[in-house]
Amino acid sequence: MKKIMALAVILTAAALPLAAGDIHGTVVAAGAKGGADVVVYVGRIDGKTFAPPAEHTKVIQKGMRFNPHVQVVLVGTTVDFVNSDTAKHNVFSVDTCADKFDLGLWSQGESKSYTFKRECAATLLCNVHPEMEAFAVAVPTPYFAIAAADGSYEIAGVPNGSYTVKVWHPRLKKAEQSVTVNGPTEVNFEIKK
Ligand SMILES: [Cu+2]
Repeated sequence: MKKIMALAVILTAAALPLAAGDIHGTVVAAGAKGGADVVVYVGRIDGKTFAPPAEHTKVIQKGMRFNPHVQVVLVGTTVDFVNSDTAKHNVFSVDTCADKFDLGLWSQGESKSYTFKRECAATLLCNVHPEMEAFAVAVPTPYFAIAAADGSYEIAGVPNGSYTVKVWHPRLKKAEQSVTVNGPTEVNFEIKK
């Protein structure tokens, strides 16, 4: 049965146009709650830059939490921080790669924005509510994913080629692997404290 499955995968890959690769697999995050908060992305590709999306990405402040807890964006993307609580909120980061931004204080229904200009794993905090913490990860390529709770992830639409695939988690050590994508390509990771 396994052989038949493998053959089917090979046939499927052969039938696809050359450029249609993907990177998929599982990240085992030892000591973390499954795959939650795990970011997988393709690192900088020499000689390639990517135009950021015109559309802003939203991070919602609701119930005294940031949602999502980890947001990943392409460098150059603007993130709108939307306050959906009756309480006023702030967002600031102490990270230099995020210009140590501090967006002030705003009310329900309002939002403030920040544009990530360079690669950064920024901690997001609110100076009104010390328990509020989240992360925004700005990465150099549009090839990224956040793993599902079971640790599985898929980055679709990756052109065939050689890349460095990186993994980031707020509390665990980073990891990376050199990967040659040729059609659907499986890459698994294990990260720990
Ligand atoms: Cu707050």
